[in-house]
Amino acid sequence: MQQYLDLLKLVKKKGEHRANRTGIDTISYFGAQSRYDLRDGFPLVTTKKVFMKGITHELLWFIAGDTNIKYLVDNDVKIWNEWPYEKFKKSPDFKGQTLIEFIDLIKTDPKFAKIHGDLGPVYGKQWRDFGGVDQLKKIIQQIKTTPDSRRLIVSAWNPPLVDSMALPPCHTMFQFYVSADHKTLSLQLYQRSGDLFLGVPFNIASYALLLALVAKECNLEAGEFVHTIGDTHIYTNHLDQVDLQLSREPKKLPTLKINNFTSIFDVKFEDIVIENYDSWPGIKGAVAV
Ligand code: DHF
Ligand code: TMP
Repeated sequence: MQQYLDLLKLVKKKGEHRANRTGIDTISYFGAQSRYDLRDGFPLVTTKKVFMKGITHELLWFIAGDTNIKYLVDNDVKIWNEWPYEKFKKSPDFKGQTLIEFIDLIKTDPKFAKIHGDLGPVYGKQWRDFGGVDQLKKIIQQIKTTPDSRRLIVSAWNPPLVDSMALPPCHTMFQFYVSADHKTLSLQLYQRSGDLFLGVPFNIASYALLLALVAKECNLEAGEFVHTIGDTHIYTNHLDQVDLQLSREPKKLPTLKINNFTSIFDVKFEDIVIENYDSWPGIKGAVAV
């Protein structure tokens, strides 16, 4: 995954120091593009251990059209916990509960989870029901029937609804592209904002997995994932972690196996298997909320 290390180097070298809404400044560079060929292996960062279990559950949760963190919480995936909690803190039901107590209520009280676990009409909702359009189903149909189309787009950015989302979508839209011989499928993502240390390793693996699943659904070979990022940044409290990663030699990429596949809409977590993932140890870093 030299491409990921190159992104870190690019932002360190060319980025500017910037303030943002979180209160933790970043080093930021506008407009970066990387390409990952899935035929070279599955693009899971190896210079730290990445939580693939969380990435897989999150993607299946998007595909299911779900926007409530309960599914993630029930599967011990904590990556979205802070955002509904921030909303809860402003609600009349807030009685000083800590984040841990809040998550415990999401786990044990279905009524509470239904009200307070929802992130608003985020990714899952837009992919499966953007004003009544099931974009994912439609795009798969179009890949199968009109592979030469230049309109194979899925958008999560829904302007009238952006303000009702806990976090406006970071991965805003993606486009598919079928090769001229109709054998290979590629995907390009436009991500408006990318936290290089925490979010981006997740985003790369997530879209690579989405590409692999859609390719399988359409009987195509998975080709390239092209990742375009707008505000490409490193939070200043992640700089030591980034330097540690840059001091590590990347390892050989793992491979992805999808077992018992019938359809992208009923693929099971257990059937998505990453093999031979050899990584350096994990590195902790605080998330800017
Ligand atoms: N906000 C910010 N500031 N950065 C993000 O990357 C981000 N990502 C969001 C929502 N809001 C965000 C959704 N995706 C983690 C990874 C992805 C993610 C949210 C959080 C994260 O904390 N990863 C840690 C811990 C993973 C674990 O639970 O084991 C990591 O070390 O990768
Ligand atoms: P923003 O809405 O102010 O851009 O803040 C969102 C932060 O979360 C920003 O640092 C980018 C990061 N992020 C990712 O990098 N990937 C993701 O998938 C998500 C949801 C957020």
